[in-house]
Order: sequence, then structure tokens, then C-alpha cells
Amino acid sequence: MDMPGNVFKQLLRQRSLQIGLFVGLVSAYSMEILATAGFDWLLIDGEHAPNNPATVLAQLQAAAPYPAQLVVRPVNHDAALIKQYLDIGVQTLLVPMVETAAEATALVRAVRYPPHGIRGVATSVVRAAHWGGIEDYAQRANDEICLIVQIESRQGLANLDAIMAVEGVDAAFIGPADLAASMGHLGESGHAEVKAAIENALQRIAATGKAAGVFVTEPLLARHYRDCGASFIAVGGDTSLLRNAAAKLASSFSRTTGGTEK
Ligand code: 3PY
Ligand code: MG
Repeated sequence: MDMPGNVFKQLLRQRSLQIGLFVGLVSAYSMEILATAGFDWLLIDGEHAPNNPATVLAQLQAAAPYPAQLVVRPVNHDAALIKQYLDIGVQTLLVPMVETAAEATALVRAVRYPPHGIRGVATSVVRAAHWGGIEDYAQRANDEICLIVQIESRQGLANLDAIMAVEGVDAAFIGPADLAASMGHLGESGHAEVKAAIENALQRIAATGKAAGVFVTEPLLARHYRDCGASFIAVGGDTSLLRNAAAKLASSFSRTTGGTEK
């Protein structure tokens, strides 16, 4: 059996526009629906949604037949948790709140087998290696892992160039909500100062030759961030889509039928 190549890593290298969705419903069934919806990539969120390796595994299996590329966001930088995600077959990780080159270096080591890193080796018992069926998995795994760091604080911005210079960091993704909070503008991702910081960060990331990404829900602003250098853009989340559509339906019917508007 051949080692599956990381298509998303290749697409990021080409810098062709990749439109994604954050997935926080923790459901294999809804993941399968989303995998058929036309997004280029789907981020299974283990930071702000109650996911764990078992729930992520079910979602990987549900989306496997479809072309949407899967990315997993762990809750933190824990090398043991990262090892579990890699062992179940996650090839692309987006790690939140990376603030220094030292943190980025530690993450690169967490995703690589020795001697380049510290990932524990157990290829005959892990899904990623088809339980021993991919004979050269250990030799090729490092190359097929894609590490995306999230830059979402003042400190991360200050150290951006050093973080991007870390060999093994493939891309950086800006988190506007945390960045706004760190800049003293909690809840104001669209604040002019935050926007200017995002523009500058995207330009600096793209100038390194690595891919730049951002979360943005307004189409015009997304277009603008694309012009600043963003090539992978998350445009929303499944929980908000469901909540907003459900609230709209409930309110339109309670209005029409004379019920009380909530
Ligand atoms: C943020 O905005 O802080 C995120 O992590 C995702 O967009
Ligand atoms: Mg964040």
C-alpha cells in the first residue's frame, strides 16, 4: 500500500485559493454532509469544540470518501495529543496560539519522527500507517505532515518573522478574534487597528514564500485579505450556520403565525 500524499500541503505550496469551514458540531454525520458541500478544506476544531481523538477519528472516516481536505486544530501544543492525532491519520494540523520561534520549533519536533523530532513510533498499530500496511510509513511520514501555526496575539505578531523562519512550519493562519482581544479590542475583529495588523501579517507571511491564511466571514473583506496574500481562508463555522438558519426559521414562523418573537 502506498503512503497517501498530503494534497492540502501541495495545494498550500501552490498558493491557489482554498476556501474552508470550521467544523465544531462533533458529529460524523454532519461532517459527511459538510464534506459534500463544496468546501476545499474543513477544520475539525479541537480547541473550542469538545472533540477528542475518538470523535476526530469518526469524522475523518466520515469525510474520507470526499475530496475536501481535513485539518485538525488541537486544543494546545501537547506533543502527546499531537501524536494521537497523527497516529489516527491526521496529516495537517493547525495549532493555536503560537507566539515564539521556540514554540514553533517544539511543534515541528512533535510532528516528526526521530532523529528530527520526538514523535513516538508504533507504525504497526496505527491507522495512519494502515496498521503496518504502509511499509515505508516511518520513512515518509515527516514529509507528508503539514504544520500550520496560528498567529493570534501581539507577541505572535512581534515574532512572526522568526516563527516563519522555522524549518518545518509550512504556513501561518491568523486568528482575528484572539488577535483583537490581545490588542485590547475584545469582540472587535473588524477594528481598524486589528485589520491593519492582519493585512501586515498576511503580507509578511506571503513574502516568506509560505502560505498565509485567515478566518473571515465577510466576502469583501475576504477578497481584500486574499489581495494581501491570504491563500487559505476559513469563511465560517458549522455551528453558526446551523444556529443562524434555525433562529431565522423559528422567528419567521413565529412572526407569520402570530407567536411571540424571541
Ligand atoms: C480566532 O479568530 O481567534 C481563531 O482562532 C479563528 O479564527
Ligand atoms: Mg483563536
